[in-house]
This record gives sequence, C-alpha cells and structure tokens, in this order.
Amino acid sequence: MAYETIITETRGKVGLVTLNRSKALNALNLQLLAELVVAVKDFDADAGIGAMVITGSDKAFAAGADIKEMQAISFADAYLQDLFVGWEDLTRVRKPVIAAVAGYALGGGCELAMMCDFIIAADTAKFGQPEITLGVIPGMGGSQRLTRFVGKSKAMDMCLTGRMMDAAEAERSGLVSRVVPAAELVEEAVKAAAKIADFSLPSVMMAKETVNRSFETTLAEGLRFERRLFHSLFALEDQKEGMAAFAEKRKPNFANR
Ligand code: CO8
Repeated sequence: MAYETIITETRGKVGLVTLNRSKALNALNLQLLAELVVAVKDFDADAGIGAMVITGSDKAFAAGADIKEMQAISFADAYLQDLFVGWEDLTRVRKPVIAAVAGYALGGGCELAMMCDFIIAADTAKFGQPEITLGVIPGMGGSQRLTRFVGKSKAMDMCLTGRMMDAAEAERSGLVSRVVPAAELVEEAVKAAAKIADFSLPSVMMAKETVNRSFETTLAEGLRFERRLFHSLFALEDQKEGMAAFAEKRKPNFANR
C-alpha cells in the first residue's frame, strides 16, 4: 500500500514507521490513523519482522490529534462514530512496538507513545496533555495510561495545567524507559528492537502479553497467568536451546525467531 502520511521501512527484522506530516508537526489526522494501523498490522503479520519502532521527526513525534480536522466535529458525529476508537487497534498488536520520541509528544502524540510497549526518548523530547487548553480532555488514553505510568499527582498536574514535561522528568517519573542523545534516537530504538527480534518470538510475545495483563487484573490472577505462560514455554525447543546454550557458553540459536 502506498502511504501519504507515514513512511515504512524494514531494518533487518525491525519494522520502522516514521510519521510523515512534519509540516503539521505530525498532527494525527484520520488518514494518518488509518495508514498507521494498516502498517503496524502488516508488520505484525509479517513473519520476517520481530519488533517495530514508531518515530516522528526531530521537532515532533506528534503534536496531538489534528485540531483543524477536529474543530468542526459535532457531539453527534463524535459519539455516533465513536471518534478515535480506531486507535485502540494499535494496542492489539502482538509483537513489541517501541516509540522513539524526539521533540513534542503532546495530546494524542503522548497517548500514541503510551500505546506502544515502551518509550525511548531523545533528550529533546517534551511530553504533555494540553487538551485542557483547547476546552477538552485527553481522548485516547491520556487520563488512564498516563496515570498508570506516573501516578495520580503528576497525571493530574499534566492533565489539569496542560504543562509539558521534559525528557529528564519523563525518565524520572517512569514515563520513558531511557533517554538518549537526539542524534542517536532512531538508531538506539532500532538496536533495541533488533535485540528483541533476535530472541524467541513466542517468549517475546508472552512477555509482552503478561506485562500488559498486569494492568488488567489482580496480582493473584496476574501471577497465575504469568506462571502458566512460563510453564507453556517448556513445550518449545527454544527453551531447550536457550538453556543448553547457557550451559555450553555459546549464543543460542532460537528456531522460532
Ligand atoms: N493539529 C493541527 N495542526 C497542528 C497541530 C495540531 N495538534 N500542532 C501543530 N500544528 C500545525 C500548526 O497549526 C502549524 O501549521 P501552519 O504552519 O499551517 O500554521 C504547524 O503545525 C507548525 O506549528 P506551530 O507554528 O504552532 O509551531 P511552534 O513551534 O510555534 O509550536 C507547538 C509548537 C507548541 C507544539 C504548537 O504547535 C502547539 O501547541 N500545537 C498544539 C498542541 C496541542 O494542543 N495538542 C493537543 C491536541 S488535542 C488532542 O490531541 C486530543 C487527543 C484526543 C484524541 C486523540 C486522537 C488522535
């Protein structure tokens, strides 16, 4: 499929998606949403891909939902279309997705980054939920996911004042997993994705599934779920190979990559 608002490429076993509306600071319009969902689902279904990276430009990962597109929408249209429900499709992808964020990640941009499995930030990154300044509130997970990442006090601060958080604060608060120099952002994120793609894919997918389960269930159920997945991995040759390679002091050669 030919895309207009994103660029897709593969780097070895990594699928890289670059948001490509840089003149509008990668504002997330409906076309971009539709293209991003198709691209990410295609990579998810591609046996040659083990992990993905979503990135933007140096100035903006994404400065939010496209305000000009949203401006005229009526309540009836928003409600009847269940506006933005399509973004949830990104969270159903089973292979890991890393957000590589430089510059602004605001509103829907911050929410898109949080839908990914983890966020690697450039030292230039700025996160925020400024919807309150537009007379609305976060609409694709900001109030829910941000609160789970950084806790109530900081999430309230971000959602109620609309202020931005820099990369250092985002790392301190647990919103991002690591901060790297801006010039190395994509390279570092692709390197992390390539490392993941080299492991046994069923283990990788189960690790993602069980971490995500921790957000949806009680501790007792989550621990039971994790244990059952752990047991099931002993049915795979990759467990035998991984443990044999450790004992033999060599690199494992996983069959299911
Ligand atoms: N929507 C549409 N266009 C945008 C957006 C946006 N969110 N952000 C920037 N642009 C456009 C500007 O209009 C401008 O276009 P033009 O050149 O045609 O005038 C161009 O991008 C460059 O922007 P600026 O000139 O404003 O650049 P500055 O460097 O001066 O400022 C800022 C950068 C501070 C990031 C500023 O652009 C800004 O405040 N942008 C809006 C940020 C915002 O409020 N985001 C939240 C949007 S609401 C939202 O995301 C709701 C989420 C709910 C569901 C989400 C579903 C996706």
